[in-house]
Amino acid sequence: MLNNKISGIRAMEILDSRGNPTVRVYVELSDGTQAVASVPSGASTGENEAIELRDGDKKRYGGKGVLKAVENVNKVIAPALLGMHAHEQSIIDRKMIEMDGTNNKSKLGANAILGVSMAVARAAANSARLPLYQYLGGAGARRIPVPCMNILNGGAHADNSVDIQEFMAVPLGAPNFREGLRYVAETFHTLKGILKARGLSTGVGDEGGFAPNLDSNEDVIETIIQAIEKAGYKPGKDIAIAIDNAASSFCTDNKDHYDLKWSGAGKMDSNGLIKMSEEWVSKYPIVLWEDPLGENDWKGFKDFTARLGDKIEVVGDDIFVTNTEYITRGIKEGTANSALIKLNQIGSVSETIEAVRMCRDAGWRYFISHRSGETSDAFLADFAVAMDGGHLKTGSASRSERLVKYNRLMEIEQELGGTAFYYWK
Ligand code: 2PG
Ligand code: MG
Repeated sequence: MLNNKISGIRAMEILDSRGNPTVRVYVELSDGTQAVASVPSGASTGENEAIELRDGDKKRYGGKGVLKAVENVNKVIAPALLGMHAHEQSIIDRKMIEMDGTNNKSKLGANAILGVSMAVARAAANSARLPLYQYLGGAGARRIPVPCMNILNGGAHADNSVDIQEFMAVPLGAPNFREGLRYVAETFHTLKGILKARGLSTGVGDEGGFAPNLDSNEDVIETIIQAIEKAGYKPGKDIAIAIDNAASSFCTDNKDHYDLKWSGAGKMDSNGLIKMSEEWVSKYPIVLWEDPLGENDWKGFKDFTARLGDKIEVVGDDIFVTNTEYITRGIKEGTANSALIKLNQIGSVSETIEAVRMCRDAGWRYFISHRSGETSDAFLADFAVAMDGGHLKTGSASRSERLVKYNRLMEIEQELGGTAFYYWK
């Protein structure tokens, strides 16, 4: 038996990339191995996400402190897991889920549980002297994901006039990850020059993309296409476009009515929004559309997928929240053809792996994702390679909490030498 029993777990409160408290967990094993992991945090969160436990004490960080979650790790979870083998990931995760006892991890906190779950995985990998991607993904984990780089931010991630949350550049024509990253980083820098020349702001949003006040959402896409061309690439061939509407944030009735007020398109129902999307897909090189409709608009989502699902990847984020219960419904009803995968939406490593497996079994794609509030932890990069995730999103070519993931992916690609591979689809 491996000498990797858990001998210590402790947590502390740290700050994320928005300056809000989050949980960091340290795990120690009987062979002396140590590991640490930090939990990310979203802004445009789905209603059914696992609960991030916050203190609610207005005197500290406006109520956003996580001292209760930290205490739950130190006083409740740690004593229960001591002596367990770190490689028993799913047993450890299940134990924490049972101890919590709720269906949304609201008692111990998804931030407490996920922090332990990630740190345990990393400790087990360290103890086995394997890189995390290989420990979680095995010897076959060699595919480096296409980096969907969020170069222009709007919606809940920026204070500008763009109501769509994310516009991503997708280097699908690159020969490898390193080159793909260069394609989109150069496009990002070129975009900066174009915005500057137009007298627009080059300040960045939460995920490091620019956040200018552009005239319309179409103006955004056309400006990005201009940047791709000016950087020397062919739109659609070298670099395509992906969009995350995060449509719940401009849904007016929490069902099927929308208002794209800032960018001039105005009020519309699901059908109007789908029509607009169809026009864009026929005009622009869009390959992926995430949360095109709101999280309660299952019918709109289904119509969108029926009309566009054979042309593009339709990703459900807020509607599925990385939860196999909702993904099951989505598969049954043809709601989408892909799910966004976020560790902290469901709250443990093994449940996230389960969600990925479910997508694969259904012939769906899956899109591995960071959160808008991140830390310097690069867990996500290894996780994406381990899950054979063909593409991921982890922000722009600015802000170190984003770059740390991209840099780790370059490191993995280099480590794998000629055996790494990279392709879209
Ligand atoms: C999203 C995410 C990540 P947040 O909507 O996909 O980009 O944002 O973490 O704010 O939910
Ligand atoms: Mg999203």
